Amino acid sequence: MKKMLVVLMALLMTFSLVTSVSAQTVLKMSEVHAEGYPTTLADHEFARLVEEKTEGRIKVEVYSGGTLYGEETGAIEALQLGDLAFARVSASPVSNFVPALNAIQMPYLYKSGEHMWAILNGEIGQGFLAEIEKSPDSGLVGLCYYDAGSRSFYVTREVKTVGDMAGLKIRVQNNTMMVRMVELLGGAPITGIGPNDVQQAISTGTIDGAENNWPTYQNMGDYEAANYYILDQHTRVPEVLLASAEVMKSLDPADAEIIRQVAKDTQEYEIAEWAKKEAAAEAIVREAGTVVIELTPEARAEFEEKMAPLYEEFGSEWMDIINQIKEIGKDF
Ligand code: BDP
Repeated sequence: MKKMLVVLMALLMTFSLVTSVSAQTVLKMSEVHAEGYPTTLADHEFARLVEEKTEGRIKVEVYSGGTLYGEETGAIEALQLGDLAFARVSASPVSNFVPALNAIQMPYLYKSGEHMWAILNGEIGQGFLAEIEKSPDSGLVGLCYYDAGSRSFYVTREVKTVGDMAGLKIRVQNNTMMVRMVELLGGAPITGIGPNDVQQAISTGTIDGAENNWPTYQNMGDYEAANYYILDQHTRVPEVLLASAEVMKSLDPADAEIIRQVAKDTQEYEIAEWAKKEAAAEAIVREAGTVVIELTPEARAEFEEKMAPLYEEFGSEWMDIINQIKEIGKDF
C-alpha cells in the first residue's frame, strides 16, 4: 500500500511538471516581445516544428509580451525549477547564471553582425552554447542563438560625449557586467525593470534612458519617451532559446533530440526576420523625429576606452578565446 502511494506520488509529480492533455504534452514558452516581433515569430516557428516533428506528441504554447514573466530573470529561474519549459531570452541576463556567456558580449568585440555570426555558428559560439548546459547547476539547456543586432544608449537629453553620460540613470538588463558598464561611463545603472516597463519608467522620470537595439527601442515605444538615440553600438548581445534541463530530462529522449534539432532549424528564419525588422524600426524611429546622434570617431573611441576594463573584470578567464574572436575579426 505504502509503496503504491509512493509510486502514485511520483507519477503525480511527473505530471505536474508538464501539463498533459490526453497523449499530448503541452509545454509553455515565455517571450517578452510582442506578437510579430522577430523572436516571437521564431518562437512560433519553433512551436510549429516541434509539433510537426513529434507528430503531435508535444505542443509548445508561446506566451508573448512578457505575460508569463515580464523579467527574463524570472523566466530563467522558472526554467531552473522546471516550472517552465522554454524561454527566449537575451544572453545578457543568462550571464548571471552562466558567467562564461559574458565573453561573447564584451563591448566592441565584433566588427559587424557577420563577424558575430561567424563566431556564434563556429566552434567558439557553439562551445559557449554548450557551456550553458555544462555549467554546474545551471539547470538550463541552450538550444540556439538568435540575432538582436547591436545595442546603443537612448536618453531624454543630448549626449555627444562620455562626459554627457554623467549622472544619467540608465536601465540595464539584470547582468552585473552591464551594471558596471554604465558605472564606468559615469552613469547610474538601474536594474529590475522589465523591457515592457522601460517606456513608462522614462516617462515618469524613474530613469533617464536605457540601451537597446532599434527594434526594441521602436517596438516597445521607448522612442516616444526618450528622444535621443546615441549610436554608440556598444554591444552585440545575441538572444538565446533556452530549455529547462529538468523538463528536457522528463521527455522521451527522441523527442528531446527533436527539440534540440528544430531549434537550430529556426535560426536562419529569425535572422531573416531580424534584418527586415531592424531596417523598418530604424525608419519608423527616424521618421518620428528621433534625434539620432552619430558619435564622432573621437567620442566613440572614448566610449570604447571607458568600457575596456570590463574585459579584465569579467572576461579574464576567457581571455584566450576573446583574443581569438578579435583575431578572427581582422577578416571582417
Ligand atoms: C531586447 C531583447 C530582450 C531583452 C531586452 C532587454 O530582445 O530579450 O529582454 O532587450 O533589454 O533586445 O531587457
